Amino acid sequence: MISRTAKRQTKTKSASRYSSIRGGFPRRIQNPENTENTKRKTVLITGATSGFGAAMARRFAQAGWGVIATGRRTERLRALVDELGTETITPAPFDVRDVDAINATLSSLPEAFRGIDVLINNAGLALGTAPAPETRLDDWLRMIETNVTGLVTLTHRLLPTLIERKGLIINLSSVAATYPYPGGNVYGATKAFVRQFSLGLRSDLHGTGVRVTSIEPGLAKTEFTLVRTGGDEAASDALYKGADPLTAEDIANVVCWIASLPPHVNINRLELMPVSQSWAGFQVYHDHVPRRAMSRHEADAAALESSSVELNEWRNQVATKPDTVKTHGGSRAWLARIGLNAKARDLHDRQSG
Ligand code: NDP
Ligand code: 8X3
Repeated sequence: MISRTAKRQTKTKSASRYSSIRGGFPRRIQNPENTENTKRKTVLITGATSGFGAAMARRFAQAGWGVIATGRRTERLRALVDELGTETITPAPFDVRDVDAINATLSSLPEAFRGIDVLINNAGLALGTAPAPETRLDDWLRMIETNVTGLVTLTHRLLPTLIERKGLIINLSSVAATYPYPGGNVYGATKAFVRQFSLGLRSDLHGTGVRVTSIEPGLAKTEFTLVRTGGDEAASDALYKGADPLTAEDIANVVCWIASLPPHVNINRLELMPVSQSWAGFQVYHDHVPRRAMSRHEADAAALESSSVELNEWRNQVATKPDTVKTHGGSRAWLARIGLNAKARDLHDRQSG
């Protein structure tokens, strides 16, 4: 019989084992540290050069997994290898849109990393926040090629080994898959594909023991917005500032938790947001107030703005005494972000000649 003290000690020991995982793990979940009594498992993470993927590489490495880290920026993959060690992580640089590069890289993986147990389809991007008529077709096609075609290509390539090993596929979808917003157009559609593809895979893989999960995060601070805005740091900072967004580590912990669940448990879809984010209402077009559709950033900011007396006053001033108003830091993008109207942006354009 185990004494109360011994029980307490066991509890403390296991709590400290999981202390690096925010919130710890519920009792019935398997040991996520992949080192004891089992052969080491291997995870392939796409987009491990930044954001969620880089945090996942660190989290899985910390839990004792073998990690195959992919992405195009080889210098970042090299830095991860320097940080985590060649025994733990191996770089597999490729563009997910390049089928030949995928095949060549996977065929030349070091022996210790050949059996892949978990595939995390994380590489992806959004380009632009403009409404559909103002977008570049090239951006739309690149999102589809990366988020959809790249993801299905790699999945198809790895299905045999995942079936053989009763593996797990975790796909990075987004809240944008479910909740449309202005400027989300093709990005949201690609993520809806990812979610539905994940559910479809579950059906097709019925009886194989392979698990499939669609993760659908909301606002999370990574390089995502920098990429989306073409490198606009001010836009990225403005979006995350004061919002206490999700972090890459939050997502990495959730993903590692899913990979640690017992093999009979499948999380189908998991949607998560920062507490600071929720839904806004529908937009209604009034034909007597001509306006263009707002971008996502404008819509977010407009919702905030509606409760901000200060900003409303500023807006009134723009409308009534434009010549007395200085636009903020000369940034037209800033005006767009805080949801000011076309008149304010025209004013800025005039001021900046
Ligand atoms: P980051 O921009 O920080 O990371 C994106 C990663 O994808 C990079 O490692 C990048 O690597 C890789 N990538 C992009 N294009 C390609 C390509 N053609 N070939 C190979 N790799 C590519 O963004 P996040 O970490 O935030 O995004 C990760 C995933 O999570 C994406 O699918 C995104 O849509 C999704 N997501 C993000 C949310 C957020 O708010 N941040 C919320 C919901 C979902 P490299 O450039 O080196 O190739
Ligand atoms: C990224 C989340 O809300 O920027 O997928 O579309 S959001």
